[in-house]
Amino acid sequence: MPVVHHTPMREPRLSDKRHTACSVIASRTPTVTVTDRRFMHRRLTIATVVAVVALTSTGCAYKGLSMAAQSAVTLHGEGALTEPNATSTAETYNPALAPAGSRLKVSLNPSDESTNAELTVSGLLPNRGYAVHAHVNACGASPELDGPHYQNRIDPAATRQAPSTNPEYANPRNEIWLDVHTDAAGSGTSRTTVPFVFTDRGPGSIVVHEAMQTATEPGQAGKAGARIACLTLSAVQPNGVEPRGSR
Ligand SMILES: [Cu+2]
Repeated sequence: MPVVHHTPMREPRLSDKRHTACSVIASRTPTVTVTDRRFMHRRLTIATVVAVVALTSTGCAYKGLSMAAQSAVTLHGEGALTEPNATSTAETYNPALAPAGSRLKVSLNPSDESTNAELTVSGLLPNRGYAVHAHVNACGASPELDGPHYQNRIDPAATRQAPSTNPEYANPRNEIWLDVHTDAAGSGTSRTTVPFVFTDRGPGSIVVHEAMQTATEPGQAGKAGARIACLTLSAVQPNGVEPRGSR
């Protein structure tokens, strides 16, 4: 399959909120279960009408409720850390904690309605935890350009100045957390599975933080200290599908 550079959106946009609304609808509608067969047809008809009206009114891109699985995007990234420059896709912001030459590799693979994520690292400090997450932007020359955490359902209260710290949104099922612990040689692997796939938007990078693990308490959820390294993600597209962010 062709590999293309994936340029994600810089900040949450209206279309993100629409996508969020669609995701909620898409995930809730199939949960309508009817045990009394006499009412099944009528209730399913109502559910379908509600879904169609809701999807139309929010401008959702889905043609049907199974569209997400068909167009799910695979993301990957791999590289050795360098000082940030105009073309780098694997960079260190803190060589003392994330030495230049360290290698990061990540894959985000859709499976049905979920995404399996795996991170492998080598050359980092030995016997140390590193908090790691997917962020919305490709790696920038300075850490703040990586943007906030990628969220499936975007926290409506989050702003550029005050990113989401509400555990209802900043949690490892709505974001992608890949906190890793290195062995005596500075290598490690982490995996997670999240209950969503990437369709019209996706994360742009994987960011390594100085904290040894990600905070989870209210007001701190998702926090992990300074950003020390970044790996840009690229999309491997299914045939005939062009992620909106690539245009
Ligand atoms: Cu992060």
